Amino acid sequence: MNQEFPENFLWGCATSAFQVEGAYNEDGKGLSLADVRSMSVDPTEEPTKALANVGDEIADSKIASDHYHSWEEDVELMKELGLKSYRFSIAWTRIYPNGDDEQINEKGLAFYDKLIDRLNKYGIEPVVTIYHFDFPCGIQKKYGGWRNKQSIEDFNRYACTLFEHFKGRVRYWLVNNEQNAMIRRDSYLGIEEKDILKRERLRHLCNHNMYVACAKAIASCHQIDPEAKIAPVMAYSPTYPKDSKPENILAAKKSEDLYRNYMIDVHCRGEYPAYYLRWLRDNGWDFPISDEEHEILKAGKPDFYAFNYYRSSCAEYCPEDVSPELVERYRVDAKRRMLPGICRHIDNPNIEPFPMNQWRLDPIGLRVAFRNIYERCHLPLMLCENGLGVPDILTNDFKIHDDYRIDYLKSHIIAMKEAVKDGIPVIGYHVWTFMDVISTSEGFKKRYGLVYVNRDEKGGDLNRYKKDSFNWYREVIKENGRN
Ligand code: BGP
Repeated sequence: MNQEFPENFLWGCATSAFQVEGAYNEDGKGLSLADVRSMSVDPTEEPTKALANVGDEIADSKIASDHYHSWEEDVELMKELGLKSYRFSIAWTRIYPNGDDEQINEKGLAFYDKLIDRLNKYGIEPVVTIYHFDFPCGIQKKYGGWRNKQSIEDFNRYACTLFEHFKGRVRYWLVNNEQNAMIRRDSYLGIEEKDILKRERLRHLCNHNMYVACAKAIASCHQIDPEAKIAPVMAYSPTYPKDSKPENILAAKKSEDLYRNYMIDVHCRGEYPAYYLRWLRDNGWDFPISDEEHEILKAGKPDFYAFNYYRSSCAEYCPEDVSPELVERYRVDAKRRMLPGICRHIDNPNIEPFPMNQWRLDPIGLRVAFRNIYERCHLPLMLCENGLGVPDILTNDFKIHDDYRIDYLKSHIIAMKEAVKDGIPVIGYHVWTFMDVISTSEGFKKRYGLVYVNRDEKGGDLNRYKKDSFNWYREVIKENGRN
């Protein structure tokens, strides 16, 4: 038998509430920013209509993959797949429709009771994200969301409700998903400020408040359910230098420091590195940090570290004289974003784009990611998302021959195996996604699932069909990663 992965390795799949559940207003659910966020095909054009749309335009999460109604069928498929873990998120607005209601919405909680109990019954470990992009519109409107310290208290109250209610039934919690990606997208933060400097300041303030909220929730979890393990999830892609010119090597290193490394330090050491605070100050983006907040950050350290990986990135030195407008324009574009005088992201000249979606695929980058993160945090690592987003074709006999997805997943699992051989304690791997879900950038135009959901932007019968990758992954799980 294969020696690389431990017997209790969590072979899993992932989804998130607003991308999969649908039933956006059923059983008392309130609206979240993710519900009202417009679909944006061009990631460089930030949708700014999020709040204006509350109540009149609901993005595709109205129906999504209809998992709220089809969860039993979906869990049967998970059982057939042999999943060891299922990573999904709880929608804050199903539990507290406005985010801070006095009463718990019992019907919302009951949905997750059923789901979690069934997963446990089938021996599928629930790995539960508490907050995946879906901040409640109620408290966003009431006090401005993450920019306001009240959000820290409201988030902690919501998280404590979950820790108490699911004590003993959920052993792995994920506090929040991709805070580092979220703070680049104003629609997830409800930021509509026009002035560029003020906007940037607000983003950093929201970022800080989320770190405090994260640490506070971790400490609460440890207190309420000391048996449970908890961690945040970051978006991670190692940044390579364009070439071996010293200025480009430094640029890539600084990019990693300012976009990702500092984050691991805040989570795992409970403090911002000095270079980061100085960078904020030099740009006029700094915020006060109280003694109490320093203590909270120190007190809430994760038990393991979790990240999502899709592909690597590449950077070169960026001259000082770039206009703030251009910087702002490319802020959410992972391939072009820039920090004048520091670094600018570019397509890696050493990796050909994958024809189906133009991604620079890089399985070795996953091994690099495991090594980099582990070197910094010295904690067990869980990969929470890895997958390929492309259009799939449903044949006339209801098959999906997605050998391209199998190739992608296989090469990344091999890279993860090499990371394990490198001595990294890896505890779990999750394919993004179990079934097709709404892509945050392209709706149903691209798909990630092992299970096809028969719908497009206009609708469909929502029937489920197993893709070839489903059958392939079942064998991987059965063989504990031998492929
Ligand atoms: C991650 C998010 C997921 C998911 C994935 C794919 O950043 O955590 O929610 O959406 O990216 O991205 P997209 O849907 O834009 O293709």
